[in-house]
Amino acid sequence: MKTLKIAIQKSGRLNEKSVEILKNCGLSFENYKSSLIASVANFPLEILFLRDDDIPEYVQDGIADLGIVGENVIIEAGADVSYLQPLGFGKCTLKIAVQNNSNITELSQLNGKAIATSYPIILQKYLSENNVDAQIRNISGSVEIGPGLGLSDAIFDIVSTGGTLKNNGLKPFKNVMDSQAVLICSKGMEQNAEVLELMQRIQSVLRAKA
Ligand code: PRT
Ligand code: ZN
Repeated sequence: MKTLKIAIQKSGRLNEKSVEILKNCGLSFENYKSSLIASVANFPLEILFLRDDDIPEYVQDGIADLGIVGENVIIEAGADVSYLQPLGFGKCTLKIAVQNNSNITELSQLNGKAIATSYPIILQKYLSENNVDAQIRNISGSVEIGPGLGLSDAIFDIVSTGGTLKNNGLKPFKNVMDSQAVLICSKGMEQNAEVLELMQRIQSVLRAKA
């Protein structure tokens, strides 16, 4: 029997819940903090601990058979993978936000404006669909400070509580995409017996929680 690999976030917002859901499936593994790979004692599975940005590609290329990652990261990566199950954590919304005193009320007012983001692909698709021609400034983090520094007229970022926007004098303008953590697998692995077994266990953990 082939040992499957599942890729989960090494550290960050999705790590704890990803580990928890696998443990709740009855999988026995340990020492994941000090090692980048952990063997499951009671299931033919290895767990790879990665940066979340790398997970879609690992699964697309079949280096990992399964993965747990935010939908936003999968779409931004343009990865060709199969969605098995939304997991109900890591929920957030990707929003365009503007300064509190901004007079922007219509999408068309973003024409010719600069928008700072770490999600240029998702943003470009949304702007194109809405016939908006704006300049996208690709920044790897802390995009919320862009408007205050005069770097951009708007930002496009992940929002959960809205506290970060507020603290930086910004207000939500348009909701572009809702996201949550999802279980994915490589194309062609959907009917694999162990993939199905693991998916069923995850689904019963989720049902027990509901
Ligand atoms: O190190 P690695 O690359 O693995 O992690 P990372 O730093 O890239 O990602 P991480 O751990 O911050 O987030 C992982 C995933 O969690 C994201 O891809 C989303 O799918 C999901 N998620 C859910 C969030 C948030 N909520 C969230 N609030 N990701 C980021 N944020 C940030 C956001 O960027 C903004 O700066 O939190 C801030 C806003 O939060 P609020 O509550 O103030 O609105
Ligand atoms: Zn990341």
